[in-house]
Amino acid sequence: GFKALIFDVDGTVADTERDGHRPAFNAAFAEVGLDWHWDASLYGELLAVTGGKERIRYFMTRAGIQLDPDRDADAFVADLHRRKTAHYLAMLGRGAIPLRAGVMRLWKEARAAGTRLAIATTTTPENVAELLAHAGEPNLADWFEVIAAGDVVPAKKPAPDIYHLALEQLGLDAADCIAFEDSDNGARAALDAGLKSLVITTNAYTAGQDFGAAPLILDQLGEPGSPPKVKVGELGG
Ligand code: XBP
Ligand code: MG
Repeated sequence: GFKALIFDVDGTVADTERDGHRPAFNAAFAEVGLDWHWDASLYGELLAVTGGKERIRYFMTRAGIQLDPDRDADAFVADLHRRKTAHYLAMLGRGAIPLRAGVMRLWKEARAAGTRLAIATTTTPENVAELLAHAGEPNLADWFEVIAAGDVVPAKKPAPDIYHLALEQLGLDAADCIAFEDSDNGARAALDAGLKSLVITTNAYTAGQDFGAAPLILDQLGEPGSPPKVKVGELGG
């Protein structure tokens, strides 16, 4: 049997992007007096690049935005991103972002079965801790043996690095684990790390994506009485 389940966070564990990360970026832009605004549609395009700092840089390049030559671009982006993270953490602190259907149930079932739990995400570690702290279960973060997150690896998804790190910290082979993702970038990361047992749960931003050789594509994990829909047409691998 499988020894561990490894979860992506954004889009998979919770629907964090459209009404979480996106408004947090916009709040940070407004705070420093920038007239940038990422609407839901533009944000969908910017999701092509994972990682908040990387996404800001991608936007600046796309929009042809250049800083004054005397300004340090890294420091500018880091400051904006720190502010964005503060806004995002405040939203999580208000309990504004619930877990997706079936996620808590699956975690409880895994624990009861002695299956280990891990996280592999591009988001900032504090964001994961705060999401788990407000998911309605005391000490939920302790359920996860490994939380691999953010800048601890040089290359974010679709690079496989964060999955390699999670596997290394678990001390397990890819063949012993199941990965859970919501996006094409995440699927590529997992598959390139050898995680062939990969469950995709799509959301509004990712429903039309490709997911490569992902063997199972659902619209949600589901709860009793509301089973997931399997996208048979996209089943492959
Ligand atoms: C999620 C992301 C994250 C969040 C922002 O990708 O790309 O960057 O949008 O998080 P995945 P930070 O679900 O594939 O891991 O701003 O904290 O980087
Ligand atoms: Mg994701």
